[in-house]
Amino acid sequence: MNPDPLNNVVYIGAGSNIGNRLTNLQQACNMLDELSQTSVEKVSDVYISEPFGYADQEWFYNAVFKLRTGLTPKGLLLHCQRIEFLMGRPSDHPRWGPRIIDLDILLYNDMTCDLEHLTVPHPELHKRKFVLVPLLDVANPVHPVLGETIHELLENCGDSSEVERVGTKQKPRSGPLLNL
Ligand code: A4P
Ligand code: MG
Repeated sequence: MNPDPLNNVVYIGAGSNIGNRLTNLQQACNMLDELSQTSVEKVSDVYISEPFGYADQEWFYNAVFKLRTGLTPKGLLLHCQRIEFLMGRPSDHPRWGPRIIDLDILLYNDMTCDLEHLTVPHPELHKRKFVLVPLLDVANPVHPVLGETIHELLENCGDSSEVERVGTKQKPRSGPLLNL
């Protein structure tokens, strides 16, 4: 029997507010798709969102990627951090400050873990419209800790910040291209 090497479903939240934000999201998406044992299966629309944290920074572009992967959660985190580094993100950036690219593991199957360097589901996932809105584009899974769907979390999150779709939606594409 040939076990499916891409048997884990993962959602990655991506954000950028430095440089060409769209190109940055596309590049990160391509680099994730090129990882071993990994394929980007779905891409959300791209959203422009009001900065959370420091208000005095450029607005963010946000998207969510649905991946199938054979990588472990820790292995995937290391690859995400490597992609952030290769794209030019300095290691000493202020928390919630501006960044070329930020890649967060939102959900990994139904797994829950709270390690020193990795918490899954992402601890802020249910509080943030700029994560929930694009996540709902690609799926509506149940949050494994809170027991609510992403749609329910979005309705109850109380985040009134602005999150707007960028561009107009076109017909679905087969490859991991950003939906615009
Ligand atoms: N870490 C723990 N769990 C995870 C996980 N599930 N995925 C650790 C990824 N990383 C995880 O991350 C800090 C540490 O979290 C890492 O050492 C990792 O091991 P980081 O990416 O280096 O730092 P950060 O991005 O400043 O922290 P964090 O918590 O990811 O920041 P946020 O909360 O994502 O804030 N406003 C809008 N509108 N849109 C945005 O995308 N992003 C931020 C970044 C602020 N405001 C924003 C946006
Ligand atoms: Mg991060």
